[in-house]
Amino acid sequence: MCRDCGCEAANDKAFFNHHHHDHDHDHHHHHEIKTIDIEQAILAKNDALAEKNREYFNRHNIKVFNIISSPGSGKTLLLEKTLKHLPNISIIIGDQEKDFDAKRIAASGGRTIQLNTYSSCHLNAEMINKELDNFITPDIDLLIIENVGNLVCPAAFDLGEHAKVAVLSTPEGEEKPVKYPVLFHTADLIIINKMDLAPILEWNQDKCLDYIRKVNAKAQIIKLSAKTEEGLDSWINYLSNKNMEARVH
Ligand SMILES: Nc1nc2c(ncn2[C@@H]2O[C@H](COP(=O)(O)OP(=O)(O)O)[C@@H](O)[C@H]2O)c(=O)[nH]1
Ligand SMILES: [Mg+2]
Repeated sequence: MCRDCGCEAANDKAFFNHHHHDHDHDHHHHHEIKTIDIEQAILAKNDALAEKNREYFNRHNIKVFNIISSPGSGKTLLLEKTLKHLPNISIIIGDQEKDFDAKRIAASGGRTIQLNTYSSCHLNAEMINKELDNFITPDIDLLIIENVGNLVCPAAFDLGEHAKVAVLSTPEGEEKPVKYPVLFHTADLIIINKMDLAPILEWNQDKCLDYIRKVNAKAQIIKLSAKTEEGLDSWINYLSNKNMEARVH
């Protein structure tokens, strides 16, 4: 799956150098080079379309956030709660199949569409590009994309967003940022969700923050609970400030 979607080529080489050994067999070596060429071609095509998306977003003053996490970390609940404060945002939901999440967003009053990726494990720039002047119209100010739940592949595919938001929830443990470094390294904002469960899980905040800082020294970190809404105001402020920046430019 990952070979096909090109994730390896996009991943920051600094994190992966120690995994790439030179192979003794010539046959193996050629196979490796060919695979990497295909991966790079896929990503080059994606990057070109992502640039077109970004150009459209900037031309029409639309701020775009790409939310990436494991399945179940609380992305959709966070967006349902976000709608209470920012009812006019537009939301694209990515899932491999079905439309449970778009139905939840619509039931909360949000403007949304569901994109299904079927055989693929991430949204790509082409899927978003097809929505320009369709779901994504020039009049919208803020677009949030809930990517397919996956800590690896979505991080490699630029959609043209202005910021990548990684969500980590306390039941996932403290060490996921270093086990899945590419996403957490690339993220502009890291949300730690399900803070209400931290005491029950004996989740260690210092340990988790240390792991995050090992892979990302500068990302903003917001701790919250989408369920109790504690800390939600920081996230709403983050989105609102980004929105204001968009208007100034
Ligand atoms: N206790 C608790 N549960 C949460 C929180 N956020 C989400 N959940 C629950 O976690 C489950 C998965 O949430 P969902 O929004 O579907 O996650 P997604 O797959 O990332 O979109 C649901 O049962 C949510 O109600 C939170 O802050 N605290
Ligand atoms: Mg969801």
